[in-house]
Amino acid sequence: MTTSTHANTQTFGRHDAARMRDAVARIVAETPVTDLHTHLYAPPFGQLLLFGLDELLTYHYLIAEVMRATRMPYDAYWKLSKQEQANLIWNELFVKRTPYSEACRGVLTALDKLGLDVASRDLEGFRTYFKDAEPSSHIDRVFERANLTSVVMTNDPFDPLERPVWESGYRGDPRFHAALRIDPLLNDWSNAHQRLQEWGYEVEPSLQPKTVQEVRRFLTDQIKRMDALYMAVSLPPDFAYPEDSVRGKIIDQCIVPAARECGLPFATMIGVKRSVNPALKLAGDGVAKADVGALERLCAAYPDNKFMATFLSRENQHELCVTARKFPNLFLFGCWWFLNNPSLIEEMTRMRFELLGTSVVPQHSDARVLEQVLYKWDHSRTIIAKVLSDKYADLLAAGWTLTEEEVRRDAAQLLSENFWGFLGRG
Ligand code: RAT
Ligand code: ZN
Repeated sequence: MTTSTHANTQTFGRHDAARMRDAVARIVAETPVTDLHTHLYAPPFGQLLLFGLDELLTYHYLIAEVMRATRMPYDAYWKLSKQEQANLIWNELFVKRTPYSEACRGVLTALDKLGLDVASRDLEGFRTYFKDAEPSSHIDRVFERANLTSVVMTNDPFDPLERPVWESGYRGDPRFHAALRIDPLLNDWSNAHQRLQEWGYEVEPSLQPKTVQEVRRFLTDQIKRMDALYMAVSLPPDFAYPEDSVRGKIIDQCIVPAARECGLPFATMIGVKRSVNPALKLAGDGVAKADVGALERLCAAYPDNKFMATFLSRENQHELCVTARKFPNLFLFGCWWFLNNPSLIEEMTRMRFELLGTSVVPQHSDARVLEQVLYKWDHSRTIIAKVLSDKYADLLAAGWTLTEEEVRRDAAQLLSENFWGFLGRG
């Protein structure tokens, strides 16, 4: 079959693979994204919203790389001002060495997408560009160039910088949605319960019925205040479920019932080993293989609850896909953190498309600095389009036909609609 055009819609058949690939690349680039996990913040959160050249260059992924490259004493690095750190990273990783690691390449893609001439290597010129940018219109420009409709923040009610913004009646920003992050509750109950007491919740160290009731009240209060889209936690590789522990009890007796009552998914991000090298601060976390069976048992125990999941270890990805095939209440998302690298994104996306068809969200950005969405989405979109084209080419080879409209539908589902549909807000 040759390409035909009906009402501005191309149809692709057995002999149209090359033309189909061009169309898929264009359509995936044109399809707006909902970025379901970031560490970006709406402007009222003030200094929590990181942006600009020095923040881009001192991203913790790059701090780990500069410490490897220079083997300088940790203290000597941390004593530097932010601008000095950025200068050092530029000099060591971009000038003295070739910046092809994914985190380095990302800085260059972001600058390029903003129209800066990276070949000039003019660090001061780049810095001036950001200093002169007016914050609110800069956010709009970045969203527009990344083709992002909105992002989901990571909102930690235990964060002393974030809390006052919610308490002062923050009303929301359509570009920034909230997600309630509850790591302290599940990973540090001995401190978290004291904070809850300070905020007027009648909790005790042991999980007596009154404490359980109060933790649930705390969760529903936060969900309502933030209008959170989901509750989330990051968990260590030894996360077990079921488990006769404080964490196990809080999941069963507080989180699962509160999530069900509010109709929200519980997002588990599993496999992070916090602080394997504390001297690196935020850059010092590691990864290990976790037990996907724990998630499987959670999904089986609560078929009426919705769960979202991403695992940090490459070795967990196949089991995770199979688990998602078994549990429609489980939704997979993103290539998290150390997996957000082209070779691994391609492998994971291919595996997910083959095992789960269109029913996943292949990527989230995890951006901590505003302009990172420019590179994270550009790099991932290219890979998603490539894998999607390969899958379509296999269908065309079998004699199936596809319309441009169907490609648009699939791209919209993968980049945005699947997430909203799973939330029940589609
Ligand atoms: O990717 C990151 O920047 C990590 O530091 C973490 O924030 C991780 O994504 C998380 O959400 O815990
Ligand atoms: Zn994150």
